Amino acid sequence: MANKSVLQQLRADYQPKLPEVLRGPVRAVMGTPTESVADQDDIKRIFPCTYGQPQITFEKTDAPAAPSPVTNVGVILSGGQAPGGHNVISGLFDGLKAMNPANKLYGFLMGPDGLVNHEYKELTADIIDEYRNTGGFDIIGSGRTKLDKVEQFEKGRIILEQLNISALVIIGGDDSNTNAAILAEYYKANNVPVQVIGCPKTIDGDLKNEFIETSFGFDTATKVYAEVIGNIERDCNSAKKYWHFIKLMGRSASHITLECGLQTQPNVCIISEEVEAKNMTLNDLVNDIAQVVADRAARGMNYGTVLVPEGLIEFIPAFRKLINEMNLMLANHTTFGQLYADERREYVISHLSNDSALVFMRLPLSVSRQLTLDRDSHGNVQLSLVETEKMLAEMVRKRLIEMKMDGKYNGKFAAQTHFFGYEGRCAAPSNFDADYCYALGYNAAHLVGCGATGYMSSVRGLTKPSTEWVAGGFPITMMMNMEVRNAEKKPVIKKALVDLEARPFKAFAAMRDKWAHDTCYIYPGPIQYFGPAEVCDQPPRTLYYEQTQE
Ligand code: FBP
Repeated sequence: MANKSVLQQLRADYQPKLPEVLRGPVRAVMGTPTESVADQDDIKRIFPCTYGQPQITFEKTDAPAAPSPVTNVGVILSGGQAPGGHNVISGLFDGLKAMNPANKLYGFLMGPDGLVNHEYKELTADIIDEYRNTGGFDIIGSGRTKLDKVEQFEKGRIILEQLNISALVIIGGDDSNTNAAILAEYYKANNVPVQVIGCPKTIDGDLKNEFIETSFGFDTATKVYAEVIGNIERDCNSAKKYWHFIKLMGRSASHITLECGLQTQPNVCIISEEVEAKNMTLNDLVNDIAQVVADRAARGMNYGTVLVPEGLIEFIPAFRKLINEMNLMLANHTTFGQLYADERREYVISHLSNDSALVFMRLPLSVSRQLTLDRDSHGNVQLSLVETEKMLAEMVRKRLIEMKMDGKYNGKFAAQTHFFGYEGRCAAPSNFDADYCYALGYNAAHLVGCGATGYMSSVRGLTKPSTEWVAGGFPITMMMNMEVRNAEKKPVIKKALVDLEARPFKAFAAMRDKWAHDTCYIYPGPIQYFGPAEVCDQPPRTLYYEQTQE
């Protein structure tokens, strides 16, 4: 990195605030045997060697650290980028070196592929220092290859043996951590002396549960989006002439949208999980938004902001049915790709059930065309490519024309659309993420040190000052249940969707009518790295609502 911004140079000196318990020698306190959150018999059968292991909590000890044998560790970044990944790696590096300066850390390149294809580099102090407190995953790169086949485990075993690596840390989301547990089980069952430890990563915030309070990267990414949403709200409140439809990343769950909603108080904030729970149709949604537009117009406010979660359409039951039917139909039509665009449309309409055909025909032409054009490598319709924000803006426009004709709306409607996702995934980590990630990595080194395998690094108590955070590990099998994947029942970490009964959603639901009809925007401004703790060290709002009585 020859060219560095001034912020980058100063930020390199930031010393993450490690929990008090991790400063110096620790003692691993073992809890009682554990159970998975559901389907205990199945999970126990699939993980005979690693099921039921105890929770580990680290405590400070005055006893001098026992001499630790030289340990080589490998690390993998898996899946989408999330701010703070470099700090997990630097925390892991520092933790390992504190245990024994001769310990070595190897980074496998471009995700799980690096392990399988034997592409790696040793991460030395010089390299680590270049990346402390920076965003991105570029220190070793990341990839989405799933590490779930025995052949891959065996190829990995060869390079792990060659490099004398006895522990592997996998930094990833729910799928990658599920696979980390499978790998840990496989190596233990086959007497391969390699421990496997997971670290909870994803901006989507859907890897969280009783044991993992939040995934890293969520805080920074939502702060970046909230800054820009706030800027747009201020623009909107200044010009008073646009409705902004803003789609926010989050492949499935709406945690990002809820968090940004709580931070910025937009006029409309759609939560997919609620849409599903209420069995809403696309038309219901469009009617609701159009009504807010009409109500505001009646009060002279022809402007507003609407937050739309990326995963929305998968949660609209009628839409999900349509997509399932299309996937099945297109799988059986091998020459579909050779048809002209209009022929495809006609073919699809004539082969759908009546309900789905109606949903399909009511979509804006651009969206229905798009659904018949792009399919992923498995042959499925690619929902993530649907420009939901544009689709909603267009459908609301049409609905308002109808309402105007019925005398139910009298205003002006001009829409702007945005999609925020990649902008936030590699931002320089907030102090919260910088501290949290460093602690997760340092803690992972201790899990390696105490011989754990099949555990996820866990740092908790996150609304307290970081010095008071609790550190330890939970067996990954504890977080698992059985789910159907590709027509087969599989053990997986339960994905956390927005809980409609929990305090963050309830707090939002209690305020949203006011936000819709008044203008209550909040402008969070950019992430602050230097300054008072109440500006710089705040955890996500969602965590506050979950952990405090505010
Ligand atoms: P992870 O679950 O791997 O963390 O990635 C999540 C995510 O950022 C989603 O929010 C988004 O839908 C997706 O990645 C985009 O994936 P890609 O980087 O492959 O375009």
